[in-house]
Amino acid sequence: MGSLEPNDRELAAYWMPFTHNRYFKQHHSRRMLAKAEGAYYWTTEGEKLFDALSGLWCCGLGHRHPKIVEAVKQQLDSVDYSPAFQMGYGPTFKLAERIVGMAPAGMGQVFFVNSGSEAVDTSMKMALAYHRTKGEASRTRFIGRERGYHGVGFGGISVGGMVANRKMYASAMLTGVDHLPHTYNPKEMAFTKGEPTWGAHLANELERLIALHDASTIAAVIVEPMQGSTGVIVPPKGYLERLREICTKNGILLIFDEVITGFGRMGTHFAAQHFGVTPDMITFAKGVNNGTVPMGGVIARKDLYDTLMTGPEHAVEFFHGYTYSGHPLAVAAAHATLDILATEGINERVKSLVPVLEDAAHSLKGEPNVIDIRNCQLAAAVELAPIEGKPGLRALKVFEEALKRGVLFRFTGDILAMGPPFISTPDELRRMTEVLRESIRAAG
Ligand code: PXG
Repeated sequence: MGSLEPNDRELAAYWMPFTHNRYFKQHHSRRMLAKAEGAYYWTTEGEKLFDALSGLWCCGLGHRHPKIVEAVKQQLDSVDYSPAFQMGYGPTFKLAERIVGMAPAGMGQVFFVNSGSEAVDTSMKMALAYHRTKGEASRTRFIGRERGYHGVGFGGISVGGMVANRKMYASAMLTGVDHLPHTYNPKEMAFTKGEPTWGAHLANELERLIALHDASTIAAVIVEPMQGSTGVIVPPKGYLERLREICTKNGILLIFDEVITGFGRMGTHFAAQHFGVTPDMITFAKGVNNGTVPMGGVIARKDLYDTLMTGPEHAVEFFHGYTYSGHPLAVAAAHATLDILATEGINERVKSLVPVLEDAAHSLKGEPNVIDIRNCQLAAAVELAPIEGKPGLRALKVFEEALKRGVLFRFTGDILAMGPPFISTPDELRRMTEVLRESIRAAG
């Protein structure tokens, strides 16, 4: 493989995802990684970085947990790949059963895919197929939410609510999609610790959309219980409950996109349990196997699956799936991850870290240009006032200052996000936020 430091031709050849390619290729000091272990990365320059976003929200158990490394290595000695269609591999079925067991009551089946984007598009297809099979073929509309992120498939960007991800592809969006308003209102909720008390009424907007389109045209509502990618937008108290009530009353499926919130980030298996609201489907990815091998999936209510089990028994019931659905390496990593979640008291550990992160993050109030601080279980975000005419530049500067001080944050727009590893110590969380404080001051 040669040096870990790419030469100019190599730098030029790689089209990086969701990255300022031209800037990165000129300014990648401290941004090339060479090693990962526990809560830390090491750069090619040998500098150690605390991983404040657990990779991209996926490596909560820290990097290269020995049990996961061992499971994947062992898997390579038995089955490398097993055909996903019309053939079975026992550990995949066992994994499905384990995940159903962790999910809220009423869930019955798990469909495996390879990413959050695929999970979202899969759940949308399930919703359409379900209604059609039930004899309600007119239910074709989806309701997403402003500021939502549901990956980058055409389904996901259609229900998603981030303009930059949508505008280039406007002509190719799914038709018949509408959006709930987002719930962020800085006047009402800036610097709130945890769930804001204002905003539950915004769920009633769903009733307005139903009145506009008629319930008989709506297949599903999809929301992230906590909006992660747009900077930790925390659901107002009572909001998710209200969405659930309205969906139930109108025969509309409720999908929780738990790609970030699933498998421990909320101190519970799923956000559904943390918020006490049960959707009809849960999409997941990332944390299911600690980001070790690409994997995602959809957990579906049992009667959804049962409804689709029609037609001759020798025929395929649901025309959907991926070559790598339930890839044995991903499955092995997931089993090891679930073992660790079950035996190493991870949910309790996360819960014990929540007040530490909350206090540390909110202690940044009053620092220059800090206009909001939000937190939800083991996730937090600090929002900065943009530099006039140059949105995003202030957060980029803070990000670069923090790299110099040994912490890797995630920045989007002018928001710095934190989703630290579950294995972090309280001192590491405090140090992370002190670095953020120094970096905000240094960036000016
Ligand atoms: N749904 C949600 C809720 C997500 O957060 C996806 C779907 C798409 O997953 P894939 O695996 O297709 O990327 C996501 C992904 C960030 C960040 O910085 C968030 C994601 C990905 C990368 C960065 O917040 N979320």
